[in-house]
Amino acid sequence: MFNKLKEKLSGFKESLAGKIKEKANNIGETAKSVGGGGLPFQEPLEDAASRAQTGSSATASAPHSEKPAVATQAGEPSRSRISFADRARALIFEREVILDEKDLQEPLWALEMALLESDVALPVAEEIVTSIRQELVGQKKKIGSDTGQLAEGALKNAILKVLSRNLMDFDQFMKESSKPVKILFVGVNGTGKTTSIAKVAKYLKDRGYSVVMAAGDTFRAGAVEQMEVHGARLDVKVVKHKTGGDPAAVIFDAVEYAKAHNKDVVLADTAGRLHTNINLMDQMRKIVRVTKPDLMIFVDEAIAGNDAVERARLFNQSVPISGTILTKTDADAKGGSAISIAHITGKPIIFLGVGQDYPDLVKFEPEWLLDRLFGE
Ligand SMILES: Nc1nc2c(ncn2[C@@H]2O[C@H](COP(=O)(O)OP(=O)(O)O)[C@@H](O)[C@H]2O)c(=O)[nH]1
Ligand SMILES: [Mg+2]
Repeated sequence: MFNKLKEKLSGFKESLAGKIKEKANNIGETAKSVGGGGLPFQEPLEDAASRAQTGSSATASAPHSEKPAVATQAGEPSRSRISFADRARALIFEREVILDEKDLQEPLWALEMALLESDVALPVAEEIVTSIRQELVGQKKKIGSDTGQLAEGALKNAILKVLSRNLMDFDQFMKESSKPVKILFVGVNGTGKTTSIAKVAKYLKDRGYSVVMAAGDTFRAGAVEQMEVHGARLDVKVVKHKTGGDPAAVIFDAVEYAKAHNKDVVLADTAGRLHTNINLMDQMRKIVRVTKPDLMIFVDEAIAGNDAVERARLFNQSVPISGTILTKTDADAKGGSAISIAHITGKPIIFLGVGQDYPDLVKFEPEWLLDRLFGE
C-alpha cells in the first residue's frame, strides 16, 4: 500500500536532511574561521554535537583545544568576533539551524514533482510544499541527533494538515442520527460500491446495529443476485425488485421495511454512473428526492488516482455527496487520491477499502494514513 509514494517521501526526507547537515556544517566552518583555533571544530560536527548532547565536555576531549573559545592571546577580543563565534557554537551544540529559502528550493521542488507523479492533485501538492516552507524557512529549528527527524516532522505536519481538514466520525454520526439511518452509495461502475455496502453492513452489525440492504442497482444484470449473496452470508435482509425496476421505489420500500421492523439502518445500492450521463444523474436526483438519504457516500477506487478525485469533484457538483469511501487502497502504490480527495471535494473520506473481504474496511483517520506513509 502506497509503496511508491512512501519511497518518494523518504527521498525528500533524505535530501532535506542532507541540506540541513550541510548548513549546520557550514555554520561550524564559519565559526571555526571566525573564532580561531580555540573552537573544537576540527572534529566532525556530528561527533561534537552528540558529545555536547550527552553532556561531556567537547573542549576537554579535543586535544587541540588549548583555551576557552572566547579568550584571545592579545587581551580584549573584538565584540562582534566573540559574539558571532559564541552564537555559532551555541547553534551547533544545541543543534539548531536556521534554513533559508535557498536551502529548501531544490528539495521542495523535487517533493512537488514527486507528489504530482503520485497523483496528488496540484493544489494539494502546492499546499503541502507551502506549509513545509512556512514551517522551516527563517525559523530556528532544533536538529536533534537525527537531521532526518526535522525533515520528516515538517513533512508529516504538512500532510496531516491536509488530511485533517475534512473529517467525519462515522460512529458518532450513527449514534446521533435518528433511525432508520438512510445511507446511499453512488459512483462509477466496478469501483466497489456493492462490496463496500456489504463491508459497512458487517461493520454496523458488529457494533450492534440492525441492517437492511436495498438492491438499488436494478440496471446491471446480476447485481440483485450479487446483493442477495452478501445478504445471505451476512444474515442481512435484502429488499429487491426485478432488474429494470425503479431504483427509487426499491430504496423507498427498503426504508418502509426498516421502519416497520425497527431496523437501524438502510444501506442502498445504486447502479454505476458517471456525472456526464444526464439521464442517470437525473435518476440520481429522483432517488435523492424520494428517499431523502441521511448520508450519500461516493465510492471510488484509489487506484484510479486523479481520475477518482476528478470524478468525485464533478459528481459532488452535480448531486452533493456527504463523503467518500476510497476502495482498493491495498492495490494502490501511489496514494495520491487518498491524500487529495477530501481536500478537493471538501467532503471527508469516511472509510478506506483495504481488501476484498468483509473486514477489509478501515474507518478513515489521518494518523492511520500517516502511519502507512511513514511507518516501518
Ligand atoms: N483489492 C480490493 N478489491 C476490492 C475492494 N473493494 C472492492 N473490490 C473488488 O472490486 C470489484 C468490484 O466490486 P463491486 O462491489 O462489484 O463494484 P460496484 O460495481 O461498484 O458495485 C470486486 O471484484 C471487488 O471484490 C478493495 O478495497 N480492495
Ligand atoms: Mg454493484
